[in-house]
Amino acid sequence: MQFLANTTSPFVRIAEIAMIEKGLQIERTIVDPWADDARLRSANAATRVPTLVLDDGTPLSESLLIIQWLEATRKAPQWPCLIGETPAEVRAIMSRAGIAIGAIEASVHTIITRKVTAPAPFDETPVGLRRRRTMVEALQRLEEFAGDMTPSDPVAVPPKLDAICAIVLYDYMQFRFGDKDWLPSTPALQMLSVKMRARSSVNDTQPH
Ligand SMILES: N[C@@H](CCC(=O)N[C@@H](CS)C(=O)NCC(=O)O)C(=O)O
Repeated sequence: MQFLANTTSPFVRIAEIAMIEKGLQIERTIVDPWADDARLRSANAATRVPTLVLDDGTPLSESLLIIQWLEATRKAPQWPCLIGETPAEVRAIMSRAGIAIGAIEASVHTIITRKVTAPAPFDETPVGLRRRRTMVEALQRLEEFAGDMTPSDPVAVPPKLDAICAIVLYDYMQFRFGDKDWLPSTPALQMLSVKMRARSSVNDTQPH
């Protein structure tokens, strides 16, 4: 298999944490999605990372679809179930993961749109402020759930999808917007992120 990725994308990190937790440790093939890398172009019409090319050549794109594929092909009890077992668990995990994904999209949208509008600034435009509001509100909402998302034993128990997305959001916000005074303080999310670095899936995939 070939995992087409870069070193900064939060979508890459979501897929990769899930892959590692499911026992699929594939070294990243680093590509620049903005440079129209031929391998990425041919595997993914959208030319975006992450893209996972399976051994039979089938390309999988979209981080959450890669996770659906993992759930379908690497099932419990052999592999950890990342999306919850009971209807109540699945409902709560999906709801919280959705909050994080919305904010991850808002943050990536902000970074990308800055490239489009430069040298004119984007962040203070009405749409830029709307994206900022999404990031702030998502962090504040997830802060309330941090305890629910923290596994009983972070060393031994893999994160579920909601925790994966919340950790990826928290760390990406620090990476891209850590110097901004509008970034809310979210100590419980910070604790979740730090505690879960006990797992190599989280520790070894931090953006850089
Ligand atoms: N919905 C996609 C988003 C992937 C995405 O936007 N990747 C960005 C990097 S963070 C990218 O490759 N952008 C290149 C482009 O938009 O042309 C997913 O979940 O995988």
